[in-house]
Amino acid sequence: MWREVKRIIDQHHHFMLTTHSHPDGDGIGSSCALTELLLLKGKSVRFVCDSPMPEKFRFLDYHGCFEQYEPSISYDEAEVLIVLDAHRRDRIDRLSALCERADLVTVCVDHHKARAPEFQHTVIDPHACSVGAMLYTLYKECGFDLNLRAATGIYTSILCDTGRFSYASTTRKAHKIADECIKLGVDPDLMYSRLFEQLSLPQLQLFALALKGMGLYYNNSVLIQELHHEDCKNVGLDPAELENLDLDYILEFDKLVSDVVCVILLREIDPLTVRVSVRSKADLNIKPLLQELGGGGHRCAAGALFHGTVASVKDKLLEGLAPQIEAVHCSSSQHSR
Ligand SMILES: [Mn+2]
Repeated sequence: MWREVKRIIDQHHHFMLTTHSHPDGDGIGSSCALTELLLLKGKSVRFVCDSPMPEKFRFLDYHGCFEQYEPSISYDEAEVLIVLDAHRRDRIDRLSALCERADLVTVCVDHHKARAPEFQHTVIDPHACSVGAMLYTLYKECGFDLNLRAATGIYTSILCDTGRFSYASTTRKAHKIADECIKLGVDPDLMYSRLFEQLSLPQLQLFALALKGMGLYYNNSVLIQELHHEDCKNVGLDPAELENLDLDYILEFDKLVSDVVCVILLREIDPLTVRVSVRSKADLNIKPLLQELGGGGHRCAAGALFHGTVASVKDKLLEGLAPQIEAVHCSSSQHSR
């Protein structure tokens, strides 16, 4: 699976890493781990993303390799582009234009199920809990030991993509790799507080506003919250930040409610653009619905940037969820019989 990637690494010198826009702990953690491997091999590395790096992940950029994509900057020296945690060109936004360069070698490493990868070389393992966990295998195959920095990136990727070891993706292997990271010096307590205990007061106030206006549908099984520019202004946040704001804590909290099987957060980016974030429980597969809306993700965690109004996306989501919600209710009543 990794032979081709190892060959590409050996044969080139200038590497550019990237991940999907609105990068998460897996995209950034795995980039951190791959950066270490490439530097150990004496390569030059840039990590470029078409979104800013969320503040809480900055500590993972140990070598200052991160830069936000800037159209006026030249990326011509890159020989190889490695895309992590995505397999579609539209997921890397404006960086996808670089793939048109005929002499650029493109590789993608991902754990989302892919129908038609859009890069020259692909390593896809839908059973892997995170891309960071896949890179752990690459280290082993290259005969490299993890250093503490790489282990910290891999641990971050697993912690974030398994919902702190709670999702169905939390396999024995996930725990085994985490065990090795801890053995190398990763501090679970410190990591938890760095990654999950970083809310600002305005973020908490934003949550209060989202809760106030929440809607419950289908016998309280679907919970929808909206955030608008006005809400940001009310808590002293710049509305322009709404799109990139880390609001996972809202979704995670909403999932704690026992009857709820699907939680949805809609942020109005402008009157005709809505960022949609969805999480589900009870094995409810929300990925196809989000793909229909032009997005992607996993069975139980997916998102999309929808072109239309908040009201129209809400209608589409509720309509699309109806048959599935019915199915979940049928199977749960069968269980209880
Ligand atoms: Mn991932």
